[in-house]
Amino acid sequence: MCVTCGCSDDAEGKITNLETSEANHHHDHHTHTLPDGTVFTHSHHHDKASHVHAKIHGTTISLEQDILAKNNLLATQNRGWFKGRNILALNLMSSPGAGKTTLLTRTINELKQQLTISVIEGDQETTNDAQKIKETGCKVVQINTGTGCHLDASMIERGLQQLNPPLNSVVMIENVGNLVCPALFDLGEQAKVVILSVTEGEDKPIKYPHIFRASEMMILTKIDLLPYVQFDVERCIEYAKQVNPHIQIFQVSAMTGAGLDSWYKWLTQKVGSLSIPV
Ligand SMILES: Nc1nc2c(ncn2[C@@H]2O[C@H](COP(=O)(O)OP(=O)(O)OP(=O)(O)O)[C@@H](O)[C@H]2O)c(=O)[nH]1
Ligand SMILES: [Mg+2]
Repeated sequence: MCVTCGCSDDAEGKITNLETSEANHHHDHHTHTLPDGTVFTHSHHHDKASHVHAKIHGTTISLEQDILAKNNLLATQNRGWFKGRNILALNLMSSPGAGKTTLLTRTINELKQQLTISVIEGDQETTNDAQKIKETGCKVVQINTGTGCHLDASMIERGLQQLNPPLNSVVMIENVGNLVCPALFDLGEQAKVVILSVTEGEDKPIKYPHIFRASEMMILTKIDLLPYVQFDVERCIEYAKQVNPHIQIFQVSAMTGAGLDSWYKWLTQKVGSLSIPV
């Protein structure tokens, strides 16, 4: 849990619009005086402020609930925002380096004649991933979370103002690489998709069950590497179904293109179910 690991004490988020290259910081400077007289000033969201106050006053658990409740409220607003514009929003989550950006760039390039896709990129630092997405020609905004290990609904709300995605389109949100905290934060997306690569070990679904339980789909990627790694695909699928019997599973390689047709079909069907013109 983020409140326990304290990852987002100062995660106010920096948003960079790749069209204008303008960076927007969201600061809320704030001073604390601790019981021993120590004074410190820092900046963060109000919900994150609750988080620090919680630690100071030893009431972490109840305030953790407050943080998630506030996030859920903003996520509901985002969901309405997407619905009003007939936008399909997906939240792509995985551990660092599993292959989210590679899958996204290939998907955009191969579906750009059929679908209008824009992207919100989440990383602690750099605009590297947003630059890669920009090369595909689609709209992209980078959110840097600093010490934060996940995106939250408030960051998405501000990111969407910058991104300004068109009506009847798809917004792909690439979350910060992390198999733990992103599972807790509803962003207002229509579905969460977890990406697992075959270099990570087949036991990840049972070791990190929350993210697999929260996801509608698991994309098992880098299957081109199966000849070189010890990875039991059947067992991995069994584990994923054990924590989430409804999870859909696709096996793909974003390198060779193997299996991507099933993912594209799923995506276009989702888009069709919203009556977004294809
Ligand atoms: N062999 C192989 N390599 C892949 C595949 N997909 C991605 N990679 C490689 O895996 C590495 C990480 O890929 P990224 O797409 O940057 O992963 P990511 O999940 O976006 O990483 P973060 O944003 O840092 O969390 C890169 O070196 C990619 O070339 C794949 O299907 N097969
Ligand atoms: Mg990436």
